[in-house]
Amino acid sequence: MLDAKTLKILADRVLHAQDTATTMAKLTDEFPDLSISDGYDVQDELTRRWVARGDRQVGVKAGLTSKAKMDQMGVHLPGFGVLMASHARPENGVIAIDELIHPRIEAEIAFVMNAELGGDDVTLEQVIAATDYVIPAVEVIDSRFEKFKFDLPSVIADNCSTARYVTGGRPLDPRGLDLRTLGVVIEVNGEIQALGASAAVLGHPAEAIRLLLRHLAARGQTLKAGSFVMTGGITEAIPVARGDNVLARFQDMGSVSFRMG
Ligand code: 0L1
Ligand code: MG
Repeated sequence: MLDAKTLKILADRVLHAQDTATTMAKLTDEFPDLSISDGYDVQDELTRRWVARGDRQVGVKAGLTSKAKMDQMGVHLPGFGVLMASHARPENGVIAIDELIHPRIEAEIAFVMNAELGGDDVTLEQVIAATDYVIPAVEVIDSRFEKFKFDLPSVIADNCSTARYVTGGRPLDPRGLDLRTLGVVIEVNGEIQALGASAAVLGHPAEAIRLLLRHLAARGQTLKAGSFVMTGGITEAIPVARGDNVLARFQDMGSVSFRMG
């Protein structure tokens, strides 16, 4: 467990990199004993600081939940991050690229929960029963580590590269959808950059929520009613640059679009 002084040094360093869009060295270079659990303690400290600034936690994200994403990053365990209200951006808007270092986009299925869930033995059916609706989302990730190179404790302390997210399309009842077979296409400037089907996320995107629940249970936490949960990129993440027009089409669910400006 991190002592208070080290926790402060790490949270200061991560917040500075995020706030100023500057890179930092892998945290394990200086703190080689940093564990995955320590990384989540840094996330908790970041969350306390964001709330102290007047921000609000709206949910949680699961990342590294598809083989394409894990292979792209060379990391073979999912990770989780905190989603704050200040990370959200409106659909059809402009995302300020000057606030980011080297953004990449991910098309994800997001869930909004209508009941609290907790524990490590929640079934897929119970996750669906506790879901108010699912909605298409695009996450803009931005590692604060140079060239997106990190290890799991470092990237977790950096809130799993969370930067921005945009929702769009139609909120739908998951009970009327086959959530394993939804096709997704990511276009940038009208060119298809990646495509996939929702089963790429652990066979079913709600499996990412089961993993999240196990992670929360291990930390004595639950997933609160009203939480917004992003289940992870269906394809590899796609780099974007200033002026790029992003469009992610989700079969039966509509699309999400915005511009990097
Ligand atoms: O949302 C994600 O899948 C990001 C997880 C962290 C790894 C990365 O930066 O790609
Ligand atoms: Mg993601």
